[in-house]
Amino acid sequence: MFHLRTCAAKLRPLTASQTVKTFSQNRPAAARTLGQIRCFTAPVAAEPFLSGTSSNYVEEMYYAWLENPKSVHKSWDIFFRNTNAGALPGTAYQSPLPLSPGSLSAVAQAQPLVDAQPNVDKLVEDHLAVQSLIRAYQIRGHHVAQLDPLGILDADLDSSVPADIISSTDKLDLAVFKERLRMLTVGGFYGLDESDLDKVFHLPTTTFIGGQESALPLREIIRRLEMAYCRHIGVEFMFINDLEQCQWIRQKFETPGVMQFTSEEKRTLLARLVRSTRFEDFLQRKWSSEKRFGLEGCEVLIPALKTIIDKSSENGVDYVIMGMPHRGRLNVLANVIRKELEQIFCQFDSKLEAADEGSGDVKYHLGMYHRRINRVTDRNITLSLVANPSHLEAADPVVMGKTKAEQFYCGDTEGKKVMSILLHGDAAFAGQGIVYETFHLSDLPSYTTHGTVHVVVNNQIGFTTDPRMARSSPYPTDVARVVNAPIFHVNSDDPEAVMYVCKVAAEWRSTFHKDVVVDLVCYRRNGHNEMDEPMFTQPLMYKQIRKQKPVLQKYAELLVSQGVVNQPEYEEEISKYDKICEEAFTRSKDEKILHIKHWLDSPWPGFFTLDGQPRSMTCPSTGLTEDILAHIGNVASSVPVENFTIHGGEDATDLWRCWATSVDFSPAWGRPRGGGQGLSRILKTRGELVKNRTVDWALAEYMAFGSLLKEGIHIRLSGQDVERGTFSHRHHVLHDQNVDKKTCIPMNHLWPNQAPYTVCNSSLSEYGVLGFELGFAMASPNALVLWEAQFGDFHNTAQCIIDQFICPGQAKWVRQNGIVLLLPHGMEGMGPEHSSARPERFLQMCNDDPDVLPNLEEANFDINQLYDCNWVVVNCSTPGNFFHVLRRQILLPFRKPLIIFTPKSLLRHPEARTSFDEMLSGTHFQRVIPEDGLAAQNPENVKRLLFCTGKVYYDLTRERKARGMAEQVAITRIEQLSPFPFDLLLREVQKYPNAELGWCQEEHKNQGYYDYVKPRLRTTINRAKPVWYAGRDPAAAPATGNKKTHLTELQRLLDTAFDLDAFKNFS
Ligand SMILES: Cc1ncc(C[n+]2csc(CCOP(=O)(O)OP(=O)(O)O)c2C)c(N)n1
Ligand SMILES: [Mg+2]
Repeated sequence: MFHLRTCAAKLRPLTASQTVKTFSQNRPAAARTLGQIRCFTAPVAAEPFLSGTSSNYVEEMYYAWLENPKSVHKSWDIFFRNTNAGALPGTAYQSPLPLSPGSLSAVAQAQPLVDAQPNVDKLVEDHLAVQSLIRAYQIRGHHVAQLDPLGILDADLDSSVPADIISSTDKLDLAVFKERLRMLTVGGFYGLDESDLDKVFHLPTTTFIGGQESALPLREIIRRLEMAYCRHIGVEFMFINDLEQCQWIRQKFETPGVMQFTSEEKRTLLARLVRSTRFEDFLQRKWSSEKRFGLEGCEVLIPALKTIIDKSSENGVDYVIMGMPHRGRLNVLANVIRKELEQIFCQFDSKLEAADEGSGDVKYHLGMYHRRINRVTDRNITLSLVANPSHLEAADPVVMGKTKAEQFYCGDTEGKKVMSILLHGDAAFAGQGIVYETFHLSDLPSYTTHGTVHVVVNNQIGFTTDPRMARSSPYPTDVARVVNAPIFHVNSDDPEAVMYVCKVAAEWRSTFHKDVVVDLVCYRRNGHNEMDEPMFTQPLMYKQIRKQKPVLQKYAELLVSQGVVNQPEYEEEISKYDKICEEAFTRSKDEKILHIKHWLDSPWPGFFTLDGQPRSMTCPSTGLTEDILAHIGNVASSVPVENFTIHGGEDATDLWRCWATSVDFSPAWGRPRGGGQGLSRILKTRGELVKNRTVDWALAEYMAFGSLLKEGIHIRLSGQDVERGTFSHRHHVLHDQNVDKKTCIPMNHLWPNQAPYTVCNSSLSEYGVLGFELGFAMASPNALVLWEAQFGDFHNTAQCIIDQFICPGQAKWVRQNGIVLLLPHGMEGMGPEHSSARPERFLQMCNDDPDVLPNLEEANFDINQLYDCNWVVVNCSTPGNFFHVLRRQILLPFRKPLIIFTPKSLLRHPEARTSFDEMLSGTHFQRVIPEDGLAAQNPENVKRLLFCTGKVYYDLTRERKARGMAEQVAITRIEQLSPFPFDLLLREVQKYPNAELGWCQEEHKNQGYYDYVKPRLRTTINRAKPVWYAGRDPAAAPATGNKKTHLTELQRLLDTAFDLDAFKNFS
């Protein structure tokens, strides 16, 4: 279609570019058929018709003629032929002969001024060829761009030049050009030849290489395309499915002269390069044998980041949250975030003692938070670098989540004030799946941060591994294509090109609010760290690197040659910064104590005392007044908006009741088999519960959330299908059955001035989403952020977030976090998958000592224990306790991650209900629920005290009842597994002096809680008695896939639990 536009433009008295613009704006691009065209056999009028309103008519005529010259009147045919053959204005038109007998033949005899048809074809073909050529550069120019500063590698892992590009490494060397042209001609691509080089071609609207010109000689077209796409910047963007965005990028890179820098800008760039380079030099001089993962070979990263920040600040951003790996991290802290140099230098002093809690972390993992004035824009800017583990890319979703939270809490709904920058290594960006998972969050309504600028330090190596062994995609950045992010590859030895792409990246983000990637193609001057010998594995590359002039030197020489700076000025800049480093180094020797809290990435002003301590060591009652409970219950069981039709299918088989009374549960999630469970019926049942002053699991959760919202606590519940609930019990988002996408969240209609409730179904990524929510929870202590796994076992695809952040986060980075993990767990005959949330793993990572009985007399023992622990692990057996523990999470004066093993069948179990009485003001979370039946009335008679946790309690009580052993066997539930409630359990044990002790669990012996509970129970009783085990045998899989085996195993563990002789032979 394009060739039509070009030629049509040529015909019109407007400038070609105006014409084409007008045309392309007004005209759909779809191919036209002759049938759609008006009558074209009218003879051509005089040439002034080319102006004014008739030009459209002429244009249409022209298209028709192009498609079939015979479809228009002969006079038009002649006219178009003459015009295309280059006839001068006024000469193309030949008036038709009078319409008299024989006139038709006369017209037929009329000859064009030139025999134009072959030329027209050639012209069209040539324009087509030029158009294709332009497009080829736009699509594939980056493959031949000179991206590798070493000049020996191919950033796309391919040394060949794409077959439809004329470019060669020698650029427009005529001989090479001819050869390429010949190849292309033979290959049938363009049909252009050397003689076409000086012909003028009209430019399509999809290029900006013309600047003010609408036509250029082919030679110049190629030269400009080479300049735009094949020098030190390789732009990948033609996969973007948005014309406006593509045009925006084309304009940024094709417009002639667009990459101009003022002397001032060049000097600033040089000064920043001086800082970046000399910082590493300084560290190398002072601590030559210390690991620091220096930036040498990519010093340009510092000015690059500063440019992105300057430009973003200019566009209104005042908070930038960054995540980055090891490479150059200290340099970024010093020269981008501006951490005091002495604070960095003293980290190299091995004699410093830690002043704060925790083990701390090595210097290149710690985070940072700093607010300052941006000198370029004179605006306030806050910079935060999120602390990260060694696990590459794991911080990506955490940074996203924190960014989202900061945006949310300052009402920045479009990401205009808060943004994130993520840095990556080339090998990690290509290799780590979390990169892909994080990209997939970038455009989801409840997860978008409205665009992230990604910067890849692409040193073309990962540790000792060459890119060819590390990835199968051409570039390490190809993963970004999935979200249509433009990718700007740039040779980092051309600092101005780097600054330019960084500016464009920041502008892209502020214009389109979408992700963008800057790929800094660079090298690594040293080994992976400063102790490493790179010549073992990359001898040739490193021979080249040894010869490579540092970029600072190259750029300084360039600026001196341009007269932008002189040599003394340059040297003075260097000595000025060296002096700053020396002075800071001297000051750093005065530091005697290491304060990890100086490296906090997310301070919570006002939450702690000025010393960073909790404001109290108590927790108020987590109960509520009757009114509040009733109000929340009523909203939870109604539709709080008008004209909203909820799902109300009749419950023909009344499976609700069937489920509720069942003990041997069928699949406990989703829609009950064989019948519909109307939402209206679910709400009605909720209403009945409220009337009876009781709650089930879903209502308990509602009560906890609803009451916290009233207290101004934002709640965010995220995970797969959490809105309805995997088990169809929650229904926090109602869907109008008649109006598509009309929804209602009753939780947001509870109170005037309540805090907002966010409930969001997530993408199917545990790693990404859990990391995101962890980041979200970092931003504020006044939010309850919960992540729910679809089934508890799926948390292991997010293991890295759990192991590296949630479990040790406070110890490593003095950063508290109150995230809640809801992990559906329980052996319900569903097979090895979907059964176990792996409690043993969480318990094994608790930091309390199994062999040491803490001081139980200590005031506020329970709260102190919570304060000292790394996380809290609970398995609630009642909805009421679930309610309390959720509320406690916020009412505590500090924050700890909370792991909750949540039930499946208990969601609907008739006994798993709690009366309002147990949730009223004055009530608390029960860490232990003691036996309160017959056994408790005559404890001396009790033969066995069984401890358990979670759902198995209901199996045990049912069995005890069936066996009539209520007086002989006491059953006590441990609801808070960690920190271990030594105090309460001691009381329980002492209460039953004649009872033997047993632990009963439904999980296999090598799984579940046994290994955690047993030594702690033994410590509690000073090892006075054994703790017997009643449960499944050890196994490799979490559960059997055979239902019968499952039931047999269950019965066997119940038999053991109630056989009072079971352990006789062992004692
Ligand atoms: C998840 C993970 N796997 C492995 C490692 C070990 N490791 C540390 S650095 C590194 C190479 C990283 O290469 P690249 O991403 O290119 O960064 P560079 O060091 O080149 O800057 C590896 C494999 C790690 N830190 N994290
Ligand atoms: Mg690398």
